[in-house]
Amino acid sequence: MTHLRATRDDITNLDVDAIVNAANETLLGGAGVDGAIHAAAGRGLYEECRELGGCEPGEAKMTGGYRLPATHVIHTVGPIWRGGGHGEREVLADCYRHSIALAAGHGLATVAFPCISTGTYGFPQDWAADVAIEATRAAVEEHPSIREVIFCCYSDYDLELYEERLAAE
Ligand code: AR6
Repeated sequence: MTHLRATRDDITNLDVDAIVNAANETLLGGAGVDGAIHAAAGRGLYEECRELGGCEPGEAKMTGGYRLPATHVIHTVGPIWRGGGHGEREVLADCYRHSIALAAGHGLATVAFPCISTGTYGFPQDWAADVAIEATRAAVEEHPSIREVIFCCYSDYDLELYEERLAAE
């Protein structure tokens, strides 16, 4: 069975098969976790991303990890929060589901996610944690080759949200 856990860290430090990037539709970099990943991975990541032709919200695409300790980066695009009535939860769930499926399809076993959409894109953190955990649980049931999923929180508040929910399962 897949192990789900939360940690408080900079995702660029994690030595896993794949870290997930909360990117934008261009996949050409940005601020937040996207900026941190591109800065740590180096120019090679940007060059590979240029070849990908962007990414739709809820979809996921994979590249190498370049100078990161992680061997791969899965780039996904979260929804921009517009009040919750525009399919934001479904698109966020798709980000987790498609990222897990992509990792499993490439034979990867360990994946780390940031709290997608909860920074610049404004998705409320507690609801995002609900969606992330539920969608991940469902996805790893379909892809049991995934050994571990780490929810990589950047704040103590997010870590609390995830730990509460994971402990309640
Ligand atoms: N490690 C882990 N988490 C981080 C890190 C890090 N190094 N840096 C920030 N976070 P955001 P979004 C957390 O804004 O809301 C970009 O410009 C951050 O505290 O990075 O999906 C893209 O290019 C928050 O909890 O992503 C897009 O344009 C979480 O990562 C847009 O922002 C997500 O915040 C995407 O917005």
